[in-house]
Amino acid sequence: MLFVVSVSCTDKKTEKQDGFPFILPEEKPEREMSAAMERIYTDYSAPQPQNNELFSQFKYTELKGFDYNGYDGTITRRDPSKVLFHDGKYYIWYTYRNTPTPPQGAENCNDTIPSSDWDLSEIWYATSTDGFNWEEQGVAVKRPEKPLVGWRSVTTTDVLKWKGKFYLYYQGFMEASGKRGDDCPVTVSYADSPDGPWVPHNEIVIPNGDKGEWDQYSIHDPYPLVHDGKIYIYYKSDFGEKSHLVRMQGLAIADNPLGPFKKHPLNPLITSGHETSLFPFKEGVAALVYKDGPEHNTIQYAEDWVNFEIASITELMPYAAAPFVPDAFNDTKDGRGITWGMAHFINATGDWSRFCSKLVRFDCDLSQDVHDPEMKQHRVNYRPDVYYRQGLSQKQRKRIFERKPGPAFQ
Ligand code: AAL
Repeated sequence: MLFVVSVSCTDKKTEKQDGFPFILPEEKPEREMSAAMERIYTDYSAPQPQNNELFSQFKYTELKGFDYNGYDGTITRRDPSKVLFHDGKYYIWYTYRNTPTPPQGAENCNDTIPSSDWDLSEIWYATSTDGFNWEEQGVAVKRPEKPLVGWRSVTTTDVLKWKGKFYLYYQGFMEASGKRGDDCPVTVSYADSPDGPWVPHNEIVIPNGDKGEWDQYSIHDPYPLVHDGKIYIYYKSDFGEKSHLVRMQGLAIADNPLGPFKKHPLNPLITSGHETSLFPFKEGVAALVYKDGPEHNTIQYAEDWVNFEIASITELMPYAAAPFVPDAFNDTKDGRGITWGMAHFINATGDWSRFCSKLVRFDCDLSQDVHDPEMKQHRVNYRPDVYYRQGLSQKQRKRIFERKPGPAFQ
């Protein structure tokens, strides 16, 4: 017996209410509303982006002070650290590759020819007084001798200041990236000054997960913050089959900068994104979630630093975003937010045969202390060439032109 239940789209209550008001209420109105209308009052801090403290556009500025050998692919700078301010100067650390050739793939690499853009790399650093003009200072962390962790490549670093000492966490490759996958654990070096000398710990501090676990092969993008009197390191892992690689973010917590780090039992904590980019905001932590996954192009927020919700949807987000976070290590209960930082453009020329990446500065308004309406515009107006560059592939054109009119066309 088939029971058909008809649901009337308007019941008695809604029939009585007036039409929705002409001026959008700032506060949730007392009325029956659709799911979408409910959501702008329950899920976001304001019903419109311009009033949402965790919504922003992003503006980009080319940096001065870095040479890329004419972008021939032999020099790359990428995956910058958060910006640190110390003794009147800004500091950044980043992956630096300087090899005789551009990356040649895992099957063609050797001790001098890189497999990928971040293979055979070191960690270098630069300083600036204004965040736009930089002075490269040279190497901070070299590749150690084989078989020490990171002997193949040390990359994708981030900085922690803890009890007056400085720590650089980074990916330590023991094989060329791409042999199996982008496989590595995380290790650390430490110093009494941001200018070094940096002492390698030469031990893995965030190990790969156990066999069959989501983070069994890669622990990427270590991103330290201080919360609750502990060191919180958020990180990314790539998992699943190569054809359907999934990238998500986890968290490992320690009382001591050299570990042991305990992975959070709820990992993964963020279902999307690529490089980890976060900042304390009010009592919680906010995350810039871009590039990959079902919730990319969002800014997310976790009041408990673990359970993230979407706080806003945005676009043209900085890749490998590494903000200047003045209160990253203060164990703050009122995170002030961010207004600028570093990021990177991978494949800076678009020519895969000379793949190299470059650092860039981004600016935004994700701050409790700044209100910049220009950063709160609802959309980015792209010029036509941006759309035309996102053109049909040959395979797509073939499919379209070969499609014969049929029932669907009637
Ligand atoms: C980056 C980061 C990590 C990966 C590779 C280099 O964007 O996610 O560092 O290993 O790509």
